[in-house]
Amino acid sequence: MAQTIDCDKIKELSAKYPKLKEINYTYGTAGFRMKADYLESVIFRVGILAGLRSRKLDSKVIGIMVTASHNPEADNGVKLVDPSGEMLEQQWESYATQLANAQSDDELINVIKSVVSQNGIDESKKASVVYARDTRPSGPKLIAALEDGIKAISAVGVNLGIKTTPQLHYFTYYLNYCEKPTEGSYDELADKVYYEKFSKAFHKAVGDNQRLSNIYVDAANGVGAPKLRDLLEWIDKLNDNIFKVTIINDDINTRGKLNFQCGADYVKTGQKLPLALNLTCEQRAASLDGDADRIVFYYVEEDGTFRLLDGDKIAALSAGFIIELVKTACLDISVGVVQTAYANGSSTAYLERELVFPVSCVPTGVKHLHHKAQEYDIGVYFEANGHGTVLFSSNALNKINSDGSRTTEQEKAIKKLQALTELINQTVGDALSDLLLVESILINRQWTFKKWNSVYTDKPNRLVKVVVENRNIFKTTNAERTLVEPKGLQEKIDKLVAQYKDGRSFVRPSGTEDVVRVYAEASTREDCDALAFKVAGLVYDEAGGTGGRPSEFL
Ligand code: 16G
Ligand code: ZN
Repeated sequence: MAQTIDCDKIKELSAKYPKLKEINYTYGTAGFRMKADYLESVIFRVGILAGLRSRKLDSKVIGIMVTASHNPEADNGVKLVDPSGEMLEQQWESYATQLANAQSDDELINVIKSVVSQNGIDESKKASVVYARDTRPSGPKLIAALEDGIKAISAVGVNLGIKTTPQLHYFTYYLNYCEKPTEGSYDELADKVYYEKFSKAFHKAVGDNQRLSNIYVDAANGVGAPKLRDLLEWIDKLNDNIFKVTIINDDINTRGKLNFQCGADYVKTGQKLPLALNLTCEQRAASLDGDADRIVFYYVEEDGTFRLLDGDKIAALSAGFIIELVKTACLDISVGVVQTAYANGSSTAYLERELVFPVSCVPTGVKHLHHKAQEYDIGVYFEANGHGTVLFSSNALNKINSDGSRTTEQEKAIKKLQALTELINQTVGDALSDLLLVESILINRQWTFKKWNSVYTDKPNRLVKVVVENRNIFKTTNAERTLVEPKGLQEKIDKLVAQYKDGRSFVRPSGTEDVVRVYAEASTREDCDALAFKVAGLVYDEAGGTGGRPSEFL
């Protein structure tokens, strides 16, 4: 007899994971994320949702990643991955929120039944799920709750063990669209297919060019450390003289170290070196975040000035290289760049005016950038914080991979483009794939970090947090660049901005923290800071600032 959803089994298992009454959960920009102690019931229910989603999509494999990325070690989180390796479809985010907030087991069953009926889900279909976690100490306990959820909905679940977020995305895609092995450990296979693909593509992309100097990679004491080490072994097997990396902050076993004073977020936000790294002016470095889906690069000048090469600089580097190849190969392919309001004004000006790209601005959050980038033949998207990738449409792939009579120059450009289509993770922004992408472009161009940095000069900018009573009263439009509510606040911000040369500032509620964020830039550091702290003060005074007015607010 065809299997149907077994309400008794769900209730029985759900009783182990009662919902904490006082918490209101939201599936936000990056799934559910908070203190790990509050997440067991949520993760159990995410297992159920994944099973329903798989049934809805004809038994395709759904991915689940347990991670809280760059957040402190005590936090954790969970997000779902659709069969193509992309983020969960938006409509289902609201189901996730509804499931997580069902106050009782009976209510939970009602929400499940309503998702089934709204989506015409065939309960007799098989359901298939793969899941992985980062290195957080709370991971195993949450995985146990997830496994009960998967069992409750009678889905088949496969544990991939410890993986980076982009590995989980890529492997979900791989199982659905490349090959579904019948035997062997999926855990090992997920590593192997990933390392094999990216190491081979890297070799194609660098060609016969000379290698550059060693690069220090700060792995945030997270999952990126062991995975990058393995990937480098694969690269070395093909040519052990092309990429020299020293991994630092690679201690995944000592409690309290994950993301502590290190990692991409720490470096980007503080504009300073991570713990355990002293750089001289000739040296190059990069930082990953805790689940290895973000990366930023940096170096120090002779006079000790810290220079950050963030997501905007990565976008400029990769878009510039790709358009050159497209032109040399005489391909009729459109290339566009997608940014958020946090992109430095100089980067947008450089892309639009010097490289003459169409540039779009979308709200914060990878899913917004990813979807917009799909509108171009080749869509380059990076958030300033270092999360991003380059998407090749099927039209672009057809043209890049088609035969034809070509000059040697054109052929060389085509080969490079082909290598890039394989080197860049198409499912999601990936710190390891981006590291290889950046290095291969720099090798091709024989550029130092200093040369790369010189393509444009960042405008001074500052990010300030304001703690308010209720951040939900802040509503934005125009890709988060304009406040609609609280009413009248935007006009006051505009008046402040008008006082500074090349000033720009916007205010938006955070999707991951209980704060409002203020961004400002201007032509000088002094003006930028003054603008940022005036806007922050304005928001604090007029929109329910709480917890003591910080002394730097003007
Ligand atoms: C999440 C987003 C990231 C975004 C950040 C903004 C994903 C996978 N991650 O980490 O893209 O930049 O949130 O945080 O979408 P905020 O809303 O707190 O400023
Ligand atoms: Zn991350």
